[in-house]
Amino acid sequence: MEHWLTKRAHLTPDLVALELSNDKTITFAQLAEQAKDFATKLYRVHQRGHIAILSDNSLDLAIAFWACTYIQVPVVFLNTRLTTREWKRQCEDADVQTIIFADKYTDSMSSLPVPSYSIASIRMSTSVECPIASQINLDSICSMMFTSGTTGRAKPVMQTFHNHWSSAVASALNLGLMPNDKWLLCLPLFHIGGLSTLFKSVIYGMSVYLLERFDEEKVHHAIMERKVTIISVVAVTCSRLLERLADGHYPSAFRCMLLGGGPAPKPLLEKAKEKNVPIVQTYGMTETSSQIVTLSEQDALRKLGSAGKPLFSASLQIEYDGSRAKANQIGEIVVQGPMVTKGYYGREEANKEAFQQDWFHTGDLGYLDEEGFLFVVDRRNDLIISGGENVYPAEIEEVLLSYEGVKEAGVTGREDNKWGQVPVAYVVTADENVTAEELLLHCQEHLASFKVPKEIHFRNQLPRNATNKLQRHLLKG
Ligand code: S0N
Ligand code: AMP
Ligand code: MG
Ligand code: MG
Ligand code: MG
Repeated sequence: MEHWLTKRAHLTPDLVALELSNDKTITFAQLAEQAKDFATKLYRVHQRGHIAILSDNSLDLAIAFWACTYIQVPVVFLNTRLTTREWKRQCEDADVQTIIFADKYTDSMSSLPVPSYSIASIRMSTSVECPIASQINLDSICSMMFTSGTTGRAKPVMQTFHNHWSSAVASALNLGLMPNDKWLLCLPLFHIGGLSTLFKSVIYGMSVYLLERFDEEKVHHAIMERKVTIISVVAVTCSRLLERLADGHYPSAFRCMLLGGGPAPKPLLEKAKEKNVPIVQTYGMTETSSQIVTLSEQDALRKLGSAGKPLFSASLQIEYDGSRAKANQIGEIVVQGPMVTKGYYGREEANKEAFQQDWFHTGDLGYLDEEGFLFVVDRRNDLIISGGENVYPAEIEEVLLSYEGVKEAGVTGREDNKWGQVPVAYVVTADENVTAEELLLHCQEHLASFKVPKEIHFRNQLPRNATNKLQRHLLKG
């Protein structure tokens, strides 16, 4: 296939690709030109291997990302909320040879053992001769981002161009495509819910209004005044927007609030229904390059609470005890389709476990009703989802255990009004003098702040089964 951005710049050169909150806009022709120019500068510092990008949403990030596709380098997206220690680990896990970053992160770079360059410094450097890809090789890896379907640490998920292409096409076949569509992008680009919108923009020829980060005032204003027609949200941001909307209503041109990334609480869906906000529930994950199941508008009210049916080209089954579950029987959600990842980078064991008979095992639990609508009920594993960010208990436990005087640690999720769920820790100490304050400080030093436990409880022992395995679901109080 001809390179998507080159093709788009040829088809609709003057169409606005990205609109920014400072009123700056960039057309597809300008985006392609700037991405190619950046590629020739980036090539000076990086010729082979993987590049990591560390940046909040920005025009620079979009240009840098497309530049990487022009020099055919897979991009590893780093979550800006993590600590240096966490970035270091992810760079190791994803074989990152070069990091490019937004100026704001300069101070953190000195402690990372990987060559790093600010995006601004690359932009100001001189170009070199380099091959600029005219084609896209659909089977190559385009991007990698971290998540986990199983217990333990997050793993790098490989997303090919074919995955992204299939995802964008399947989404359009479900949501439809209007000539006036403008998608508001306020989810972070380092997660697939955000990044997938950049592909849609270029593949569909659709303007995107790009915000640096979620800000309910700016998002509300954009929906009311800037002719935005679609926005992707997680439950927390959806809820903040409904609060902000108060008794008002959105313009009729606003046609879809795509809600994903975690469970959608029933009261939230009901509130949206009362306010006539067109919520479209979706189920998807990093491994499926975003949406794989979506509720269509016609069914939205009739099937409130359902994540919908698998998109065109995708298939889904519920697996119970190794075979296909009956209607309404809860089991593991397994999926197939061209948007599903080839696997985790460098993790053969995990891949063997996740892919069986060509089905990807999501680790999520759900059921299909008699009409084939998916209801997601829970995670099979211990994953906590806080405001759309994944929190892995084992990772927090490891940090707690590394503190002198902590003998045992167990972490579980607790329901939370603000974030959906938050982590809570239980510890057994060898030393009575260990305080919750010092443990929290230790966690803050080593973990992104959304992973820091909201409470620390001291116990004499933790619940374990006969084989001494920690029973996280029994931690409470
Ligand atoms: C919810 C967000 C916006 C909150 O961030 P906010 O309000 O900007 O916080 P800050 O001002 O930066 O910080 C204030 C304090 O709050 C803490 N904090 C921030 N975020 C969290 C959090 N998530 N949980 C707990 N605490 C949090 C900060 O640490 C700070 O605390 P102190 O002061 O103590 O330092 C933000 O978290 C956000 O953007 N969340 C969404 C992330 C996301 O994109 N998740 C989705 C990931 N999954 C996928 O992408 C797959 C599904 C998918 O593709 C999809 C998802 C949604 C919609 C559509 C799709 C699709 O299929 O297309
Ligand atoms: P991530 O791990 O960041 O790729 O996020 C994907 C995970 O979010 C899925 O594996 C589910 O656990 C959860 N999730 C996504 N959509 C839904 C949904 N509609 N209902 C419940 N959980 C969801
Ligand atoms: Mg996951
Ligand atoms: Mg904020
Ligand atoms: Mg998540």
